Amino acid sequence: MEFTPVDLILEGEVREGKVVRVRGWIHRKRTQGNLIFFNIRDASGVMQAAIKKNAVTDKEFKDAEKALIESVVVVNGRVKKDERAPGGYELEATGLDVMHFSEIFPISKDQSPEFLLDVRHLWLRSTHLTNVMKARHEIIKGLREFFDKRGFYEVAPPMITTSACEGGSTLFEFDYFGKKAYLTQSGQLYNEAFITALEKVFILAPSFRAEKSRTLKHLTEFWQLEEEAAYFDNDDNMRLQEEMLESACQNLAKSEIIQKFEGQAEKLKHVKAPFHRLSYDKAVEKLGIEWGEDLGTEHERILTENLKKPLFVCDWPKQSKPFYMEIAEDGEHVKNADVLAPEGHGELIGGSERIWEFDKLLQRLKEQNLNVKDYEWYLDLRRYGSVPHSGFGLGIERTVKWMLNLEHIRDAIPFPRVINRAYP
Ligand code: NSS
Repeated sequence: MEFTPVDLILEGEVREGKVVRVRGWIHRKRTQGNLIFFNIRDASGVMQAAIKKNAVTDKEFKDAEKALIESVVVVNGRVKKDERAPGGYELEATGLDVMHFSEIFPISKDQSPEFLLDVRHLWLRSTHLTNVMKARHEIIKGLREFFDKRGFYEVAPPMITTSACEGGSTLFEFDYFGKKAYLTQSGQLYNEAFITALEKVFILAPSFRAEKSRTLKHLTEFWQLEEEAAYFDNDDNMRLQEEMLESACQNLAKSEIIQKFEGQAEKLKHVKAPFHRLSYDKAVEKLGIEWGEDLGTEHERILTENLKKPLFVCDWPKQSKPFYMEIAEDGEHVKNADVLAPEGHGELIGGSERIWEFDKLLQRLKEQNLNVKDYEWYLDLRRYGSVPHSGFGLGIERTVKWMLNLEHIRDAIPFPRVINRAYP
């Protein structure tokens, strides 16, 4: 007999009385004399199975008594509607096989967040993290489809590099056979090479930053979706970003999994282009901070606390941004925009038009005291067939945190890496 996924039964797709075979982990267990209840969890959901002593063999009943939670069981049984069962259906067991007897599961109720991070490999199967992983899958699927429909190619950059993209302070350096190398901070510089062959590209890959502070929104290893397009200016770039986020939000709002995150489907429906726009200069005025200063968490919160959709903060001072951003006509600002999520979830996207002329780029590298030799290959892109172009990078975990309204970024990724943790 084939195995029936739990959700098919809970959705009423299997007629009552039918004998089916279900397999999964014992999520919860309760014993009432000659009756044992398992809540069985498979990837699709959780349902109750009732094992009556006289409906199974003695050995099967003994095994059921012995099996601790997280044991793996195969249960044959009759599907029965039952209001009292979670999900409204129960499986009346006619046979049972314990595939694996679990040892005592170390996670019980009310454990500290630190302990749960120590046993993250086991905590992944919690209802909350399972739902987050499913939603993350849905979000990424939506983003990939968006770019695919618009004719973008997904490309593969290296993770081992020798040139910094986002400044030296957050580089993870290591010994590469006697030479210095880094874990990539961003695939952007490679994206700029890819566009000379493919024009419109995107990358979905890990980025690494040696972030030395503990915050609710920084990881040392995170995933970034990075787009780059030939002939796009900063306005085209911003339009693409808002259309992408609108599409991802509307897609998630329609999904089944979003129902597990209370109130989020309604919120996501508000996320439609065009987004709010505010110049950096106006933001500084509003916040009463000094021109040139970066925006801190608190500033981002003030700017976005009452918003229902994201905010572009555009046209930053050139000294506060990396070497590759195109300089505006006034010589003081760059042609860029950061996207801030509503309700203080912080910066989701950094993007800009790129400097595409050789001399200008060389000058900016020197102004920022970067070693020109490390960027020779990147400068080549301005020697041989250079075109105006723009691109951006979206932080996947920041996006997941915002779309699901998670408190901490660490729950947006299965195995979070932060300053004090690279285990398990
Ligand atoms: O540093 S960024 O603002 N921009 C770049 O890396 C560009 N080179 C991207 C590009 O144009 N191709 O990072 C982009 C986004 C940022 O807005 C965040 O959402 C996310 O990447 N990000 C992070 N997420 C989690 N943890 C950390 N430490 C982090 N740093 C950036």
